[in-house]
Amino acid sequence: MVAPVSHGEKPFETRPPKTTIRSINVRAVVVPLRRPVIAGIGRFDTWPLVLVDVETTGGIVGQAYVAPYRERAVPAVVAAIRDLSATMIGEPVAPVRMFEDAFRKLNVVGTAGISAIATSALDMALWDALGKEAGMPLAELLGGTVGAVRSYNSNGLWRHEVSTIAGEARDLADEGGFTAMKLRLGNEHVRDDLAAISAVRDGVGYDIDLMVDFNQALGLGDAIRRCHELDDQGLYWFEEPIAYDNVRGYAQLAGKVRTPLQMGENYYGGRDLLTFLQAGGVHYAMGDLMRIGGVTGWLRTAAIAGAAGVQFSNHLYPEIAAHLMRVTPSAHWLEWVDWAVPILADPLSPTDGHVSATRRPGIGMAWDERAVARYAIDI
Ligand code: SMN
Ligand code: MG
Repeated sequence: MVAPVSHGEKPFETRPPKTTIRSINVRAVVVPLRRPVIAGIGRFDTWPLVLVDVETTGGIVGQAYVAPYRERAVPAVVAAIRDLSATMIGEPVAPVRMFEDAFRKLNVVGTAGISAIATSALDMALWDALGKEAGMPLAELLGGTVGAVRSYNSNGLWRHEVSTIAGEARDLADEGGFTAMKLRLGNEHVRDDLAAISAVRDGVGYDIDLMVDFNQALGLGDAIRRCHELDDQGLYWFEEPIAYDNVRGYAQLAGKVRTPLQMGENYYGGRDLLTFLQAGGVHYAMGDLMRIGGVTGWLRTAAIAGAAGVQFSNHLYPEIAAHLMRVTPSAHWLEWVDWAVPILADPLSPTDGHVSATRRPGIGMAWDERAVARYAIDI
């Protein structure tokens, strides 16, 4: 029964109108990497980060970063973010609405690629602003709790000189009590992949979960052969053995291997995951917050993974993933990388192989402005 409302009393309190977006500032830095990234998709000695600050009329600043791998891609990414930003001034701090608007606006130039990167960057900054306005960490704003997320160390084991691998594997385990790590494979000869695996085992033994990532290095036939040759190595997953968009190829491979296939860092939204699920081409999936559509795109994609019973991991962006994994129905592994740490004040640090977001409002990141000034590039 509905309680009668007496005259003269307010039935409920209304909230003041939402604050709106006052300004959006975009900057870029290039930070050093402790260990150069060497993989099937290229070699990266430094890491560019594009920083977005969304200031609201309430005086709050929502912050996020995206890392487009190549320094030479930074001007195009910044231009796309600024273009989208110009349409958002005076609009409410409403990331889901912005997300829908962005896809409508960018449809004519294509919504994947740089358009998705720009949308994702602004989406994450708006969610950060919402969390800060509510005084809640992002995980709590989304109805979850802040807490520890099982993580693997992805900060090394690139495709470099095999003699360094055992020591590096030990360092990766020690850097935060990790019992899981990822090795990059896809060498020309299987003997070099086997040597790299055995070097990791020399370093840290068999009592760790060892993921391997081919970074799309192989053609379908070679991938079938290579995956068979490595299938009895006790590996945790085979990541991206072939070109990321070869749906039929993944479906064929998925039916032939015993080690689960992992892919998804190149999905531009939930429909890409759905396409691979419908084809039967994926066992484990992941989302990259720069491509998947930020927080909004993550939530939608993670819901599809959850419904399919496919365990879902993040690709990079551990600061945000530490929140999102806490509300992801089939949350699997957090990929830990420390590549943004040089410009973060009070960054996260893993313990006992787990990463936990802080209880600061929003994403909980803050720029170390002196470091940002040191690594800033002209854009
Ligand atoms: C990767 C990440 C970042 C740069 C190159 C390669 C890799 C991963 O695919 O999954 O961590
Ligand atoms: Mg990968």
